[in-house]
Amino acid sequence: MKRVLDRNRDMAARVREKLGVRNVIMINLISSPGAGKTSLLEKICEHLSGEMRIAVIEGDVATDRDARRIEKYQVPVVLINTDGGCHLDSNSIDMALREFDLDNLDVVFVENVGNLVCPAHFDLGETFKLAVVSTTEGDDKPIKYPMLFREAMAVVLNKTDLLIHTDFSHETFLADMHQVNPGIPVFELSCRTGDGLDEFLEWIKLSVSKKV
Ligand SMILES: Nc1nc2c(ncn2[C@@H]2O[C@H](COP(=O)(O)OP(=O)(O)O)[C@@H](O)[C@H]2O)c(=O)[nH]1
Ligand SMILES: [Mg+2]
Repeated sequence: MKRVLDRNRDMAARVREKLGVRNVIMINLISSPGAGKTSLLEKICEHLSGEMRIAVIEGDVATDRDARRIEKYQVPVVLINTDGGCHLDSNSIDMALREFDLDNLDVVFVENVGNLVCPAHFDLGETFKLAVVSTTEGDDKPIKYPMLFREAMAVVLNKTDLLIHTDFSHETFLADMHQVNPGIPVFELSCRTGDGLDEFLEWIKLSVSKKV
């Protein structure tokens, strides 16, 4: 396992350098299955593809369904099927990036395999990780899966439209979140209704323009 992680880290460093010299940032979206990664990417492509050059790497255990959802927005998409694997690694990202014209991109979004554990351990060479959770998963995910939330630059809490149907406690969620990663920005939104989306999209625009 240590050798696998060491090899992954070395390739991640090369990926980071490859993107860095071209001023391209890479954002690695991680969540459990169904939290809304693809929905969030659809919103990002819909609202931001006119003002920044976006590409997407879709990681999926099987099928090209998410990649097809993204293709509709006319942005370059590369699909990585892990064939059962529970996370992406830097080697597959390096190969996927060869499919893009990196000199003509501002940002690459990676949809990792739906899983709160394994993807947090594998550096892909991303600029930062974005954790996505949803109100229907319960409020205890940050404290139960601390590594992801410690590593993430920001958190999206999706499906706020369903809040009234759940026992999700904001107070508990935010208290746990800030215990795990004090001060981390949390964007509460609904991909379904669009509530809260503007603030998140502004933050993405700022991150891309600052090349953070
Ligand atoms: N009610 C509601 N459903 C949502 C929202 N965002 C996504 N969904 C639904 O949740 C399901 C999983 O979303 P998806 O984007 O595929 O999640 P992923 O597995 O993380 O990529 C789909 O049926 C979406 O339509 C939301 O904000 N509110
Ligand atoms: Mg998806």
